[in-house]
Amino acid sequence: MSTSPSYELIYFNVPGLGEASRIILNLAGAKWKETNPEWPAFKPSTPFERLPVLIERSGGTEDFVLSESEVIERYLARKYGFISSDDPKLAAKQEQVRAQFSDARALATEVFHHKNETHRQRLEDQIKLIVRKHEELLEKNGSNGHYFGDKLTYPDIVAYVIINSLRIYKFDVHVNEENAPRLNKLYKLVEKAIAEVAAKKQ
Ligand SMILES: N[C@@H](CCC(=O)N[C@@H](CS)C(=O)NCC(=O)O)C(=O)O
Repeated sequence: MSTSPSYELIYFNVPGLGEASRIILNLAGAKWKETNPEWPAFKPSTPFERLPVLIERSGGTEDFVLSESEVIERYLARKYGFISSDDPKLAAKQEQVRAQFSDARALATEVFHHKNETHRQRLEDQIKLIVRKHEELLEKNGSNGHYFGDKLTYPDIVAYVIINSLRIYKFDVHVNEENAPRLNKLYKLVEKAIAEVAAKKQ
């Protein structure tokens, strides 16, 4: 008899590279817990000496252990229907939109985490480009607050996470209601979905 798996997400107590996976697990109603380990003491226990790490336990003898935040996200997103499982072309398009955020995140880490000001202009340019292109994509999909169809998918979740980070860093001037109305609509829909799941849990 197969039982539904349980997950452990091991990460630091910050949104960072774990946030999209947390949201996917919550929206999916998966059984999961988070562990914030002592660091660097825990470092050698991870596959590549970095976090996040996902552990899936399905009742078998061996746990499934996965590293690399975007791989973890994709694994969970595919498993729980936030990436198309029956249309490889649609899945690729969904992953393409998500991948757009990776460069911006890397630059934001340099500017805000490593205090490397030389990347600030590139980050700003990257954000402006994403906002321009993604507003177009969202408009093409009917300005309904989703990138694909009429439901929440993987890139919606990551867009929400990225906008949140920009707000935390007070770098969201190019993603406000006025210059990014459709991204803001998307943000509110993801926020609402997260709140609904949280309310049900209580
Ligand atoms: N490409 C990796 C990067 C992982 C990474 O840089 N993790 C950082 C935290 S955000 C980390 O483990 N830092 C602690 C260390 O390197 O000792 C991923 O996306 O998972």
